[in-house]
Amino acid sequence: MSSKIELPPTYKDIEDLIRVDRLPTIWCPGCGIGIVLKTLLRAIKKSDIDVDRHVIVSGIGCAGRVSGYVRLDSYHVLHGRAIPFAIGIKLAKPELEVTVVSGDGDIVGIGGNHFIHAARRNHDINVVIVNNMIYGMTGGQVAPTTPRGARTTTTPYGNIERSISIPLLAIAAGATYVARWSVLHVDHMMNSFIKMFRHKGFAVVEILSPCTLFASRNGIELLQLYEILRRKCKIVSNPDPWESHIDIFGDKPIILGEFIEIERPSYEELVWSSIRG
Ligand SMILES: Cc1ncc(C[n+]2csc(CCOP(=O)(O)OP(=O)(O)O)c2C)c(N)n1
Repeated sequence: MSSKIELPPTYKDIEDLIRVDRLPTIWCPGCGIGIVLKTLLRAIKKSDIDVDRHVIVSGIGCAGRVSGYVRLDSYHVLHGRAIPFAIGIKLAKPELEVTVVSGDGDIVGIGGNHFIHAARRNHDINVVIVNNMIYGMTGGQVAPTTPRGARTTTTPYGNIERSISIPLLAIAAGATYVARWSVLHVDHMMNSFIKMFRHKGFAVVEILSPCTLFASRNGIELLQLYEILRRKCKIVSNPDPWESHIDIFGDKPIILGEFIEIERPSYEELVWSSIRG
């Protein structure tokens, strides 16, 4: 028997958009995903798009659980397949505002090819990537986003691979709005979420989010990971995507900002105009 959870007063403004009966969440205490969820719901409320037109799609993983906690039309789909599912919704119902929220492993690991080709075609969907730099749900294995040198369950001596930079990949593939923030940058995150709703085309917002497992595998406390982000994150205007690789334990700053914001016809505009002539 689950007893009903009372949300603290600071959630009152978004309580109607949370499936309170599903709480508590599966997330570890201190996990950053809750900050992303709250900020997204506040952005949905602030956006000029009716709440009933918002749709959330997630794949599998800790971040993928977001779709299960929102009181909106939401879908929790196969690992790596949130983007094609979202594209299907947008093509069938162009009036909907479709947002994918999922983990780095889900979107640029197993779902990497969908990400590349959705960006290339400039599908008019939004993709929020909660980047905790590890496969959280399955026990802390190395991800394509794990910074070089970081220890994980499967790289106990330190990761020897070069990691994917999400902004660099997104821009190279053709995304037309790309931003990166951390969970410590809530106002910037909120502005980017509102922008991505308005943006006509493939919008990517990467949020760096501390993970308990990532901290423990690297012999530090979760709060120290927050402190590393606080110390190293540097907001840059018009940042260079080539400078966006994450060097988590080294001296290089972690670059945040809006990497690109351009206009290009979306796939949906092109497909509908080619059908209607
Ligand atoms: C086809 C398939 N392969 C592998 C898995 C196991 N699996 C579940 S979640 C996950 C990784 C999720 O990592 P990420 O997207 O970064 O999310 P996080 O849990 O870190 O938020 C994997 C490999 C699966 N569920 N389905």
